[in-house]
Amino acid sequence: MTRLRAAALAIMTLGAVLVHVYAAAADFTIIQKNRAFSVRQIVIKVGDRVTFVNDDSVNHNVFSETKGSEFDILQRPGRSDTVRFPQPGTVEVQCAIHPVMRLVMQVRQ
Ligand SMILES: [Cu+2]
Repeated sequence: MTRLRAAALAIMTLGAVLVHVYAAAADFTIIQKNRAFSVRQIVIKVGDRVTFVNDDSVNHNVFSETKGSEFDILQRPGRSDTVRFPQPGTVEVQCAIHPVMRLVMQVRQ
């Protein structure tokens, strides 16, 4: 293998690695504390993982009735649960125990 070919191969390999890194799903953490979500809005991409953490001293719940992104999880203090979002759109997340707790998620393609 010539030196030039080896260099080209190394660059192509690096490019493939970078594409893989950029395409990989991201992780987000949303904390429930003082009866509120740590963010009220968030923008993520399809396939990203969002971990909901109950860092409060009371029970919480996270649920979504948005079609295709439904979930309903009771969270005792200290519990964390990860949800993946498989399709684009607006997902409204609430706590059934504390209806004032609301979060709007924009899931982009
Ligand atoms: Cu709650």
